[in-house]
Amino acid sequence: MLVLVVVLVAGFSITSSTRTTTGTILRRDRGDIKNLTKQLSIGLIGSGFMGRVHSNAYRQVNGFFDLEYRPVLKAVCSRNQETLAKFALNWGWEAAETDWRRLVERKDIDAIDISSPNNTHHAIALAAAQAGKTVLCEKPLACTGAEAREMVTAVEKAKVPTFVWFNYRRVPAVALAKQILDEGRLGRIFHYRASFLQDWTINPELPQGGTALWRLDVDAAGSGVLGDLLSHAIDTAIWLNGPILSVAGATETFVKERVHQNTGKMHPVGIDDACLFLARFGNGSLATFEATRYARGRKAKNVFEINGENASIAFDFEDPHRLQYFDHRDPAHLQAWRNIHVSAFEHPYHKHWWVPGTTTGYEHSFINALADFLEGLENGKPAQPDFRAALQTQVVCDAVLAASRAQKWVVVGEA
Ligand code: SOE
Repeated sequence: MLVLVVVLVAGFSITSSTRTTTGTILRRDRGDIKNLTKQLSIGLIGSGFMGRVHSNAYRQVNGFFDLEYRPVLKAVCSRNQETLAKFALNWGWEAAETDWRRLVERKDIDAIDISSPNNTHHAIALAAAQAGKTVLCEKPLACTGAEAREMVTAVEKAKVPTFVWFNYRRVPAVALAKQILDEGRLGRIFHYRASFLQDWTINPELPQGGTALWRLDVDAAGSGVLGDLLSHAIDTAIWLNGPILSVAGATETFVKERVHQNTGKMHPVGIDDACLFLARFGNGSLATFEATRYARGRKAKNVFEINGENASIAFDFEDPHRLQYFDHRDPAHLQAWRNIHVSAFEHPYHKHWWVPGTTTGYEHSFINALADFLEGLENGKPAQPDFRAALQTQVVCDAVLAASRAQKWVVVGEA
């Protein structure tokens, strides 16, 4: 039986393949294979949920996308020393570090990926930019617009590529919605309606802070569902429907005190457990946004509906491979909501995945995002959102908090 041996050599280029008694050795000097000619050595910071998701993307991307760049899992850094070695071994990281500053200083690392709690993004991004590294950052970009602005200034001064992992843009059904909008099928847009609902913090006994529960600690997270969930909805909305001009909102904290894992004592809860806001878009459409972690039975109900003059589209992440489409121009007796199964080769990203009818899910949105990012490095057209684009979302979040506090409409500031 012919055994195929692939020789992976750093910085190679391809000319030939050689048949040996044990199989065919592929060499990377063959003109017909474009991928893997450039290494991008990654230093990942954070080994929690997002650290796992990003590690998976780095490992998978070259198997599905034909790219010049090959991410190399160089080193992972985490303050969680108990689990770090296991994490590094399981995901194939070459080394582990416990001090992110040492990771950023390493000469053998090209890109820093920030997957640690929100309150660490600013300092790490500034140091990484100063060290001339490419910077990838988990959402939200920062705790506040002011922090995010400084991050944008630093990376633009250093002229380093950046990317923010707003992954839902890369769900094929959401990307199809973007295509349908760009094709002008909806006509004038009247309404944008978005919500992101969860239920995992209803229990008042759930502590705040510490490794897994930093999202409940305002010092680590900056805000509650606004930064964690609505930032996704806002990023998608701006991408699909253009800039948001003004907002009016309300927040609520249902459980006012929780034990903090770092002190073992009761501390006030500073995050928003629920947040609602109204918005006006630059295109004249009117919007509602809602996020909560108190919608019993809802786990990750990330939903949007857009109503235009001619047609509407609707998406629900609990049914992620479906896009609903209604077109008023269909013959009257055939008018109905179409339930598009987004899995054909013609649909966004799907030619890279499985055969039509089979599906992709949450982790694929990160792999698709990474592929876009690496392709952007390759062709000099930076994938979006970069830090500057993500700043727009941060500025809207600031305006929502300001509007909730003032109980009035607030104009969204300059990004
Ligand atoms: C919170 O529960 C969370 O994990 C967010 O932090 C993610 O960004 C979101 O995609 C799913 O929910």
